[in-house]
Amino acid sequence: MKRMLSGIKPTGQLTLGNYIGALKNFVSYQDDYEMIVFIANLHCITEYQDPADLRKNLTDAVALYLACGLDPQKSIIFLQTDVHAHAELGYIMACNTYLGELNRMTQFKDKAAKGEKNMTAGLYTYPCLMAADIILYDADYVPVGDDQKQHVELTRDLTQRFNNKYGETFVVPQPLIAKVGARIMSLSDPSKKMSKSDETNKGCIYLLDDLSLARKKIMSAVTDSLGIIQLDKENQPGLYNLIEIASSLSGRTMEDIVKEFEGQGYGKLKAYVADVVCAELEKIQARYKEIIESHKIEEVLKDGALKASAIADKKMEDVKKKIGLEIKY
Ligand code: ATP
Ligand code: LTN
Repeated sequence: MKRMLSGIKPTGQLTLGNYIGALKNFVSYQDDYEMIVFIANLHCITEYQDPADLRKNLTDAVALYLACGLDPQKSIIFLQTDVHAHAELGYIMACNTYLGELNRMTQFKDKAAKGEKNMTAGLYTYPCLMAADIILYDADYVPVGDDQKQHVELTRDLTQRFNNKYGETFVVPQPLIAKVGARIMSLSDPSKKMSKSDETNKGCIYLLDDLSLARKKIMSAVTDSLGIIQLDKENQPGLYNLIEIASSLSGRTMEDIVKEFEGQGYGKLKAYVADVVCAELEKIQARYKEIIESHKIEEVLKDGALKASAIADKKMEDVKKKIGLEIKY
């Protein structure tokens, strides 16, 4: 069975976009791949996070992963800092990365170009840690959004360089980019991605939103003045986005939904989308509540850390030997 690995960086509350674009897919992958999912808490602190908020976001992320259907019997789920090898190999990878390569990373370049202040060295070297996260486990595939593709490509270069320098050590991973359409747009501005850093809070549905609030956000979603229910992404992006949300959650095709609502007002369609979203949120939130109230998270993370460490520690032994870092007593 091929191995698949992904990390999430919960610097805020998880959104419906995260669910449709990432989480839901991980859940379906776990039957066909050996799935490893970790909470990338070291990546969260490349920018300051309030400690209490960070702790809550990390806990919520694990609980929501389980609530959405990630199964600890099928997947390895763990917290990055519970496996010390990540930081260790991250440093080693930084020693095998050229400054020019990090300078070319668009995520970093964009932040620097925007004039962001107090950028840290951790933010700069974060692709080296991400490379370590992946190759420690010899992952074959890394499912990521478009924005992370460049980092996985850098990981491939670094892996090949290491293997050439020190001998075959790591599997060279492949990025698995989400299908077209795996980009849910903001409800208040359909030209932008639905994002947890949405300042107005109107365009983004959080997985833990009150159902009445989620319904309100959908009912007041920005559409257009054409008044025709059809699939025209360019001219009716808001409407298209709503149909796409309902389609990905209900399993119905977008065409099928259009057929049902053709000739009717947008209000009826929106009410349907709200029903579909609220039914899904209700299920997730009920399971979330159960998980938070049990001791399941602690158990899952402990077990995940044991399984992940067994793989990672073995790999680190080999790495240290290959580099010449150990002394035999
Ligand atoms: P931000 O919302 O602040 O831009 P983010 O949610 O994109 O951050 P991540 O935690 O990196 O940040 O996202 C986790 C995963 O969720 C990624 O694989 C990303 O592709 C996916 N994702 C995030 N937002 C959306 C969206 N609107 N539509 C589809 N997939 C999304
Ligand atoms: N950089 C990613 C999170 C992340 C990751 C990883 C994803 C950290 N390590 C390894 C895949 C594989 C992000 O910002 N979303």
